[in-house]
Amino acid sequence: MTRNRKHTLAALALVAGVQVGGAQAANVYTQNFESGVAGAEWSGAGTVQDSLGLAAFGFGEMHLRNDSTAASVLTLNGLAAHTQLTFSFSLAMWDSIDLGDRFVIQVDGASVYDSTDFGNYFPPENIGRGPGTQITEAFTSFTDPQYGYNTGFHDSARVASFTLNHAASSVVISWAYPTSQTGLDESFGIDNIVVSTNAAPVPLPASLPMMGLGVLGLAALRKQRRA
Ligand SMILES: [Ca+2]
Ligand SMILES: [Ca+2]
Ligand SMILES: [Ca+2]
Repeated sequence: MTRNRKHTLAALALVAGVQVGGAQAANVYTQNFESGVAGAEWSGAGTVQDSLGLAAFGFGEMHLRNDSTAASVLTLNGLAAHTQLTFSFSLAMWDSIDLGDRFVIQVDGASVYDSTDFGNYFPPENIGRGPGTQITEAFTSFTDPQYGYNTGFHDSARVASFTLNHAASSVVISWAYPTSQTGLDESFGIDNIVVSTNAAPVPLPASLPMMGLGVLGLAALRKQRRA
């Protein structure tokens, strides 16, 4: 790419409000459940419920809570061409999840996380076990720290991110706690879901004057191509 063309592209990108470069991830989906509705892209188990004390840890007012053994499933269609997909999320671990219980995260039916090194209750070092990193305070007793739902059991939360090779135009991501004793005994929740791919950033629709600038930029590009 010529220096001039690079500059023109950079100008175009500025107009469009995106950055130039192959490494930038394009967010294709975000969901924080603050509207109180999960949306048609969600299926399986889980309902939007109060984040309670986890609001102090970035969960806002609402999250998707699943107190069953069935999976919560996110389906996204119409993804732009890509070779890599990243998704991140916050994980609420409510109540007496025993260390040694099993948590499974799958993408298109293949596990990206399937572990029994998962638990909230009687783990060593007074911290929980699970995907990613714990963001809540260390456990001090059977009931503390207490963020909600069953007040007889302490709770925790984590943040996790997964990146995998992925090229299909649709993706199905599922989160499941198949050994859950369910209800107010053991449950989990997810929130702050961000799915991104390495698809080339697409100029976002801009206001009319900005689109005008964009058209000028494109004209400049064509001129350079002909030169
Ligand atoms: Ca939320
Ligand atoms: Ca259990
Ligand atoms: Ca609790």
